Formats: sequence, C-alpha cells, structure tokens
Amino acid sequence: MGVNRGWRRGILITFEGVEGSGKTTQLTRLAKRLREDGHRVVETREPGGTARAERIRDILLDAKAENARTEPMAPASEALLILAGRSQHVTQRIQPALRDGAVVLCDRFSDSTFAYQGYGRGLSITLLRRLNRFATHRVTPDLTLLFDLPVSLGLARRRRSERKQNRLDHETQRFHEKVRQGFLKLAARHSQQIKVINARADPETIAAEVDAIVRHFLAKRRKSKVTRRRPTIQKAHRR
Ligand code: ATM
Repeated sequence: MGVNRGWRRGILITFEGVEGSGKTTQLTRLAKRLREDGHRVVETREPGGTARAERIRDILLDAKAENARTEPMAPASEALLILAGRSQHVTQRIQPALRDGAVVLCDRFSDSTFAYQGYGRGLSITLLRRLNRFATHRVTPDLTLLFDLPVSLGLARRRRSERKQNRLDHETQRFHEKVRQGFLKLAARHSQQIKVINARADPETIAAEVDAIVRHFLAKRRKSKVTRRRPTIQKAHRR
C-alpha cells in the first residue's frame, strides 16, 4: 500500500471485475448505505472521473468500426492514455476528497490496468506498476472489491443491457478470459487488499456480502486508529 495511509485521510474503495459483473450497481447501492450511516461519499469512475479524463475516456472507448479497422489502438498508447486520465483524476478529484476525509468509491482503478493492459494485452506488469505509481502519486486503494463471474455470463449480460458497446467490449472472449484470470491472480497475490465476490449470486446477496466486507474493514480501521494513537499519549506522560 502507498504512503498515503495516515489515519487522518479518507478511504479509497475500488470496484473491479470483467464486464457485466454488476459492480456499478453495487457501487451505487453501497454509496447510499454509507451515506445513511453518515459518511461523506464520493462516487467516481475510470477511465474518467473529471471533465478532461472523461474526454480521454471517449478516445479510449470509441467503438466506431472505421477507427478500429483503419487505425487500431496500440497497446502502449491505450495504457498511456489510461494513465494520463488517472493522473488527472487522482490529482483533481481523488486526492482532494481523501484529504477531506471522504469515502471515495471508484468504479475501476489501477487493478484494471494490470488486468486489461497487463494480463490482457501482454504489457509488462512491472512497467505498468512503475508508470502507475508515477501517475497516481502512489495513491493506492485501501480496499478493492473484485466482482468475479465467468466471462461468457458477463458478456451475455452486457449484450442484454441497454448501454452502448465500447471498443473493449468488441474484444474476443479469449481476451476477456485472460483479463478475468489476471484479476484472480492479483487477488491471490494481494489478498489483504482485494476481496473476491461471487458476482453470479443475486444482487441482494451480493449487496449483503459487500456490506459485510466494508463494515468489517471500517471497524478494523477504527480499531487501528485507536491503537495507533496510544503510544503518543504514553510518550507525552513520560516527559
Ligand atoms: P466500464 O465498462 O467498467 O466503464 O469500463 C470501460 C472499459 O475500460 C472496460 N472495458 N471493457 N470492456 C475496461 C477498460 N479499462 C482498461 O482497459 N484499463 C483500465 O485501467 C481501466 C480503468 C479501464
């Protein structure tokens, strides 16, 4: 985790997964529940999240057939555009919100870059991590919810939805499979940060699981704040 984890700051929770995993719906539901509990909540997404970054998103996800045929996007170009948007998003929106003590809920973040551009496109994860550190000023998620489901199910859900298909939706099933496996590898390696949720379940069951994970995380964080304060008090007494 990054150097931004002092107890005075807010919390960054990211939502990850393959297409059609229902993460966006769950983000909205969690935001509502946290607000009811009195938290200040910022809902945002990537690619995008600020006016400039949303313009970069448009370039990235443009699915116009003629563009894909005549000038496919180079993987490095895709990665750098994503990171350019992230830098803008982090400095202009996420960092100020965290400094303000908000709970930031972000629909996709760095782990999507490692899964899509790393495992999916085959770019070096080590290089992507270095570039990502540069783009984010080392802002890392405190907690990541990974909504996992079989690719065929996700893509079928996506096709049934009313949302317009984007450039990445047109990628092969094999590509999306590599992305899914990439996410699972990341989760296995960073199990403290990334919690895997079975996205095949019904929305109510998923919402209850999300709630339980987030409540547990917040309680643990409150406890660690208290224990972190104690040594300072004892030191003051000794003087
Ligand atoms: P949403 O559909 O979740 O808004 O994401 C848009 C696309 O952006 C998604 N593609 N599909 N299909 C994944 C892609 N993306 C990346 O490839 N890398 C990233 O780092 C991010 C944040 C998103």
